[in-house]
Order: sequence, then C-alpha cells, then structure tokens
Amino acid sequence: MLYHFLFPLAKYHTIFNVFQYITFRTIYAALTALVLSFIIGPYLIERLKKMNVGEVVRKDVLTNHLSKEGTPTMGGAMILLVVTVSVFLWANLTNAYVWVVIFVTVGLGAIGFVDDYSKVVTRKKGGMRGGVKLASQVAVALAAAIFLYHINISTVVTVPFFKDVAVDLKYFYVPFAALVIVGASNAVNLTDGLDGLAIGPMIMAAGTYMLLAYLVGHVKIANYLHIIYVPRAGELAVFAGAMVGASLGFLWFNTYPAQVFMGDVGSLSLGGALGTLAVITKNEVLLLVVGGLFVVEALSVIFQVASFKFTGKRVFAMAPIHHHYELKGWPEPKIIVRFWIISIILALVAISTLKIR
Ligand code: 57M
Repeated sequence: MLYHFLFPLAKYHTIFNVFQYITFRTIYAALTALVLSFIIGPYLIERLKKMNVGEVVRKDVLTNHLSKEGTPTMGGAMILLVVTVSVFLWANLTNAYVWVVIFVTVGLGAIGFVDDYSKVVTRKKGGMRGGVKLASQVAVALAAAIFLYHINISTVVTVPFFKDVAVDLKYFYVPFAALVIVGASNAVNLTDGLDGLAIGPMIMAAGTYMLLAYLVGHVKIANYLHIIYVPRAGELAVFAGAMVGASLGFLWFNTYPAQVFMGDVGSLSLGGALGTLAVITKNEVLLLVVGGLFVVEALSVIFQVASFKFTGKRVFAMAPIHHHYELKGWPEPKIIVRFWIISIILALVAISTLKIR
C-alpha cells in the first residue's frame, strides 16, 4: 500500500522515487516483519499461555522432550500475520504473482490452523485426518498451479548445473508444480521437531529465493546469467524478504530453549510459500538444493518407513533424522546448529549454480 500511495508522490518530490525500487522495498519488508514480530511475540506467547494452547508432547522414546510439554504452540499464526501485513505495506499489489504466494501461504496456514486447533484446543488425538489434510493441501496447491498455467507461466523445467537440460512439461507442469508446493510444505513440517530446526534453514532458503526472484525478474541480469527471465517475478523478492524478517523474528522466541513452537499453521504455510517461490521463479529443481535439509528430513522418513515395511528393520534409530541424532546422545543445540550450518552451505551451493552450469 505504501508503494501505491507514496510512489505517485514522486512527481512532487524525488525522494518518493525510492518506493519504486524492489531492493528498497524488500529490505523494509524484512525489517517491518522483524520489528512487528518483536512487538507481537511477547504478547502472543502470553495470550497462548492464558488460552492454554500448549503442546502435547509424545511420552514414549524421546524423554528429553518431556520438559517441552505445555510450550505454547501455533506461533506460526504470528508469522502469517506479519508476512501478510508487511507484504500489503511494501509490495506492488497489482502483481498477480504476489497474490498467488499469499493465497498458498494463507491457504496452507488455514489447514495447519485447523489441524493445530483440533490437536491442542479440542484435544482430538492426532488432529485432522491424514487423508483430509493431504487432500486440502493438494487442492490449494493445484488451484495455484492451474492459475499460474492460465497466466502463461513457462512450463519448461531446467536442471541446476546442466545448462542444456530443459524439459517442457506442457500441462503436466500443473501436477508437477502442485507436487513441489505440497512436497515443500510437508518436508518443512517434518523438520519442525527441535527448537529452531525448521525456522533457521527457512531463513536461508527464503533469503536465497529472495535473491533469485530479484535476478530472474531483471531482464538484463537474467540475460547476462543465461537464466530464464520471468517478467514481474522480481516483486516476489519483497514477499521473500518479509518471510526472512518474519522467520528471524520468530527464531528470536523459538531458539533453544523455545518459548513457543510454530505449529502446523507455521510449518505448512512457510513450506508452501517456499515451494511457490521455487515454481514462479522457475527454480523448481533447485529447491532440492536450497531446501536440501528439508529434503533429507523427508527422505529419512521415507527410507525408514520403506525399510521397516519390507525388511522389518529400521535404517535410523528414529526418523526424521534429527531424532536419530538425539537418540545417539547429541545435545539438542548441537544438532540444531549443525543442521543450520548445512543449510548455509546448501544455500551457497545453490547460488553458485548461477555461474556453474
Ligand atoms: C511434525 N511434530 C513434532 C510443534 C511443531 C511419519 C512420521 C515421521 C511423522 C512425524 C510427525 O508427526 N511429524 C509431524 C512433527 C512436534 O512438534 C509440533 O508439531 C509442529 C510442527 N508440525 O511446531 O507444534 C514435537 O516436536 C518437538 N519440537 C521442538 N521444538 C520446536 O520448535 O522440540 C517442535 C518444534 C513437539 C516437540 O517435542 O511436541 C513431533 O516430532 O511430533 N513423527 C515423528 O516425528 C515421530 N517419529 C516416528 O514415529 N518415527 C517412526 C516412523 C513413523 C518413521 C520411526 O522412526 O520408526 C516422533 N515424534 C515424536 N516423538 N514427537 C517419534 C518420537
């Protein structure tokens, strides 16, 4: 909104020209989301405590998690709120891509909210039924993918490191894009099992897509780097910037020992937003590198379940893989920070693909 109200004033004073720049608005979107989180965070945590919205921790194997019982959850609602407010303030709201990412983020957040609500407020064991939850996620992702297809998003998929490999999926791009969004959403959800474990790599991943959105949306830079030019996608840097700010703000409270958990309302929405950024910036396959940590967490579950089913043996002491290290005796902060380090390396490798191809 600031863009719409203040940029037109440039005809009266050149200072207002600054509002046209994506870089300027991205930085202030991040700062707005960060400051709003600092302001809302303590109030929200107190409210959640008063409302008794506390985590119900599983009381079987991981005894170190018992002390986490009752930690306020659903803090992801704050992430959703500050991202949306910041994007409304700083983004160009005539840009359709911005609305697609908002739709997916809020849509998946709403599904997560219903799931969390049934788990922690109405105390329904297991929350929403798995099938219903997945079908709702697919519906949101498909709606976004179909819309993008209709506004002529490129259906060509490129592969990082191989500049000559490009496959045109044509209408199969729709289920492919939905798969990227739903996959990312669930992978982040699986990762969210230790304090700050999901939100740290999320800062790295959103930061990487912030940069990529700017680059693919800039015709000169895109041509220079020989990457797909996506007109108007640069505006998504503002959205990704808000995600970085909101995630940093949430980490302030979620860092070990956590004062609040994000809940599915946070993990499903942030993961879905990341998947949508990957789709629109035409860096879908690169998400496997940028979000490599989330991928490894999801794969560890797939291998564990498949191995147990077919051989009766487990590959890991427990999946997702962060639980494996907990059972091996690593202290929680050590696992978290080492996973963050890996996510930083992955972000750097992903950015290097702009030159190494
Ligand atoms: C999300 N939720 C956390 C919190 C968070 C198929 C199977 C692998 C599924 C998986 C699962 O349920 N994943 C979904 C994991 C939970 O956190 C809540 O959930 C939200 C995210 N959706 O925001 O509200 C617990 O995680 C801990 N936590 C923190 N700090 C945080 O910042 O410490 C979360 C956030 C919290 C808290 O303890 O209560 C979760 O782990 O439940 N299931 C599992 O992960 C289970 N694994 C398992 O059963 N493995 C089996 C098979 C099925 C693969 C095996 O290896 O044989 C483990 N989960 C738990 N205990 N809690 C089992 C042991």
